[in-house]
Amino acid sequence: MTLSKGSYPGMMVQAPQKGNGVVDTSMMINQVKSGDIRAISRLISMVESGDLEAGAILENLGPSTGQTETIGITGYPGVGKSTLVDRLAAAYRAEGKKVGILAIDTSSPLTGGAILGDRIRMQSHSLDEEVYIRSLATRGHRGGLSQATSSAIRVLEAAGYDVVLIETVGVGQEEGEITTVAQTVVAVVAPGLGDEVQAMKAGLLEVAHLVVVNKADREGADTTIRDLQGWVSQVVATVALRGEGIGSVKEAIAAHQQQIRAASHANV
Ligand SMILES: Nc1nc2c(ncn2[C@@H]2O[C@H](COP(=O)(O)OP(=O)(O)OP(=O)(O)O)[C@@H](O)[C@H]2O)c(=O)[nH]1
Ligand SMILES: [Mg+2]
Repeated sequence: MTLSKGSYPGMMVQAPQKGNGVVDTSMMINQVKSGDIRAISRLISMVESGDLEAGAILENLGPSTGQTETIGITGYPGVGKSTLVDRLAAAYRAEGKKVGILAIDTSSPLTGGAILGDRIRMQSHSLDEEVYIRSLATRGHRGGLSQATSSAIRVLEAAGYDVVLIETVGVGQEEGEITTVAQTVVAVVAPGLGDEVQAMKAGLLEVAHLVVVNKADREGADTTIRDLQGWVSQVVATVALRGEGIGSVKEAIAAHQQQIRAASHANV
């Protein structure tokens, strides 16, 4: 049916189509709050693409409860972030917690996006409905990604996720941005990253609440650990590939979470 200009009173006028359909704001809010995966994904996609309507929907999700633990996992490419995230997610799931994983894709438009997401999706949790995994990429202005990430966290919080793990590659200009979106920042390093670790001392390692030396099965792990002690408050060794040390990482994260919660109560 096409609507002519002279449409008569009472005629049903179709709402404007947006993207792949009409957005019913209140329905979407209800669906997100009830944990509907499709609604969650759709809202995060709107946030990611900078859809103006997304902002209004986010506001209607209600105030942030602060109940969701947000944990940033960051470090150089290949140090084992995804493997660690996968193991941590399993550990939180074992406690019955609802877990969200956001893989932040900072790859350049030239190399194409969603590389992290594809890789992370191959891990064991893709079949577990209680683990929501998704990659996030924005091609816009600087800072856009952290805004999109914060908004995605808001969505997951409203949907009742207890823990959100955020994987980012900790290199480049925007490495510090993780501290603005995650409550607890875990920097991951691996043996053999001599110069890179030196460079990180002036950046990421300074803002990290916890440093994980992964691939502790590799030669040189002891040296890396010793080199870091003294620089950072806490170092935990892991072999994420075999699930070793995951409990210690989780405990250290919990200790930091407790600290920040105690501090925020003291400020009220
Ligand atoms: N030897 C050893 N290898 C590991 C360990 N953890 C992960 N790996 C391997 O290291 C490689 C990279 O692991 P990923 O988890 O994809 O690393 P990543 O940091 O997420 O990589 P990017 O997302 O590309 O930055 C994979 O081949 C893993 O199997 C470990 O504890 N020991
Ligand atoms: Mg990865």
